[in-house]
Amino acid sequence: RRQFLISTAAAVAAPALVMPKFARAAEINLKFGTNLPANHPLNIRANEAAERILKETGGQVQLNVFPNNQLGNDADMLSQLRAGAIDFFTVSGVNVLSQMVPVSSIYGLGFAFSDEDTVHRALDGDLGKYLRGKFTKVGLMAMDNIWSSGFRQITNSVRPITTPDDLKNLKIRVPVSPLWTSLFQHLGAAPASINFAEVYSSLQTKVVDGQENPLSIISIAKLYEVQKYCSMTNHMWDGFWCMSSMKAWNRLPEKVRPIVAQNLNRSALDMRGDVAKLNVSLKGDLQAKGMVFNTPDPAPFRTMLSKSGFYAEWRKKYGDEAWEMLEKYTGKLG
Ligand code: X2X
Repeated sequence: RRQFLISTAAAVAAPALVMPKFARAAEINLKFGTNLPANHPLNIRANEAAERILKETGGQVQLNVFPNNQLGNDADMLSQLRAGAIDFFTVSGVNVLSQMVPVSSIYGLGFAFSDEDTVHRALDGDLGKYLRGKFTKVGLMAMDNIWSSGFRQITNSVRPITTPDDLKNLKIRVPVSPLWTSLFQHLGAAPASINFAEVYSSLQTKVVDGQENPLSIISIAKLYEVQKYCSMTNHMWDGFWCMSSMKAWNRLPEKVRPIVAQNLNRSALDMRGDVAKLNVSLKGDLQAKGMVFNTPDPAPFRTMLSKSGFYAEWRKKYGDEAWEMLEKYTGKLG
């Protein structure tokens, strides 16, 4: 019996002795996928979280950030996440995720929120809790704090958008998402569903006339190279849930989980300031690069959506419980 114990110990110790370089490598390697270019604050803050996690776990956990769709487009990353092949994917609730969990797009409803503090209060509060509860029902798990992207603006290469009339028949790229498609259909445009990985090339080759994103993404993804007009519509707010799966999360040792969660949430909060600053300060920069800006009155856009039944249609889809939770923060909609 004693001999058995000794030989087992030797066998366990052997790999470290034979391959000393592995003694320094982290024991747990986590894959974190994003659809944004490497220099976007989301990736910078995710890498900061990775450094803290490595340190606080004494070198046990290495979070590896793969930016810029390196692991595949949004749909690919969501399937990999569900299969447990990747550990984290920062995914917009309005994007591909809403095909699995329809209510997840609710915070992106057109012209619902008018300031960022209220969105954060809603998503750090009851609305966010409600949505995160829905994710667990399909085997996904979102960290508590959403990573903000900001209010979205419309760019195109044809004309400034001053009233809904200007959107008429314009081909606007939207993410692959029923809410986004519906919003732009109700506004009279011709939306085309395209993953973010193909946005630059579809604008460049004029497969579409325009797209919509916050200034931080318009700038960092260099969309100003292939777009002339930027209309500050602030038509909806978006953010990224730092999403894991039950499969991946439950694989983590219990004492590691709070270290990972706390550091990811801290980076989400740190990033909010970065993006808020960029979404204001980048206007001058983009103008210097040749973009022409205008700021339309949102009222006619809202009126058009109300009249065309957009709010009534989505209230029915989301259900009264979710809708009332949203209105608790936004005030009456429609
Ligand atoms: O696809 C987009 O436009 C982006 C990057 O903003 C989202 O992920 C929703």
